[in-house]
Amino acid sequence: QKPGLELAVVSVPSYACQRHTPLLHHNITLTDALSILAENAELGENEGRGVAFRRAAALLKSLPQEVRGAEQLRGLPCLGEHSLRVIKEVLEDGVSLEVETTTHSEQFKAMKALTGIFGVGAKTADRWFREGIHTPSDLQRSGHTLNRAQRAGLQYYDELNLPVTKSEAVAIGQIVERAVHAVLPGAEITLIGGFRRGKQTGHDVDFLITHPDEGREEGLMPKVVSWLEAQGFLLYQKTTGNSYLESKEGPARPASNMDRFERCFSIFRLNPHTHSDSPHPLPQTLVVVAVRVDLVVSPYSQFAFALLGWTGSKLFERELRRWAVHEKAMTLSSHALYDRKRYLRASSEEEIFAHLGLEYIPPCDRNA
Ligand code: TTP
Ligand code: MN
Ligand code: MN
Ligand code: MN
Repeated sequence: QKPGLELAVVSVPSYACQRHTPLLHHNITLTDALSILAENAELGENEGRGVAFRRAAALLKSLPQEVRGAEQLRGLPCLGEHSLRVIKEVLEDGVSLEVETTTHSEQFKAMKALTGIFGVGAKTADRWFREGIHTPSDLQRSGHTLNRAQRAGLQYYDELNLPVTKSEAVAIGQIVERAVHAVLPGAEITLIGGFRRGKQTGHDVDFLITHPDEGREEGLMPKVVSWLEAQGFLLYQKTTGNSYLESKEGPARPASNMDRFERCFSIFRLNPHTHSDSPHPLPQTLVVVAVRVDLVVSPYSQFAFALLGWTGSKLFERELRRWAVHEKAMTLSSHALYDRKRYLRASSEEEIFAHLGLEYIPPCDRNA
């Protein structure tokens, strides 16, 4: 018997939030191919198609061993016709023609380069692409009026497209902690996003801030930002106040997946001396180490929901909400969980999984 032939008889649950998905897995070649197609669909604003490819990739990431032949996939969920076709092609030929064509297409390359500018989404990038703008340099030369975020994105383009290292994340964490404690002693700062899931690099660093005395966290962000600005740590920041909706019972169900916490999307300036494995050796006086940082503030009573909602991965979050609605008739957001009209309290992620009737999945296994 070929190793792994028994894969299909292993029953694999169909929601990513029912599975353990570690960072390192056995099917990179396949998931890389599917991720390209997912990315292309997302850049073309075909969300449904993007999700289908992401779900297929996530299924493969959760398998306990390498897939060697298509016959091993029989009976597995989440693999649509299109994804299966791509998987079979890669298994047989080593590459998929569709993936190769996409990777080399002028449109895909341009859309990736343009949406790689902080502040530029797929819609804007597509408009520019159709005007003949394919690169950040084209954009610079075009004389287009850019908003503040896009100007910063263009200015720090190269820096922001270098992966943020774990040691940079730690250095940023120390700065954030000093800032927060200077303006609100007793506040708690938690590393969230990809680094909480165990990633060694990221596109940004994400932090969740709260305070055990409910209400003390209100209006915290502008004070933190002032402190950081006075110390010269911020190259860019955009702070948004909270916009909570309260219902009689608890935090109201938000109308969209966008949450309503006080937040700050920023670009930090990191001194290259403050961390050891900076990818910027010299000349240090000229180097600006620019790092994207997201700060979110939650009231203590919503902390567990905010933590779960901001740890990701994005697909894992999407699957949790889909599970809640379709399997439990509940609604989950980064603020609350509702069982129809009833607000379900939770002070830990474990309690939220329990409310949802799910086995607890630790952050390191949420890399769907
Ligand atoms: P990201 O920082 O975009 O992604 P990541 O940390 O998983 O990966 P990377 O290394 O590329 O940074 O988002 C982190 C989580 O935050 C993700 O689960 C989605 C969530 N999130 C919200 O809930 N609301 C928001 O408005 C944003 C921007 C993110
Ligand atoms: Mn992140
Ligand atoms: Mn950097
Ligand atoms: Mn982020």
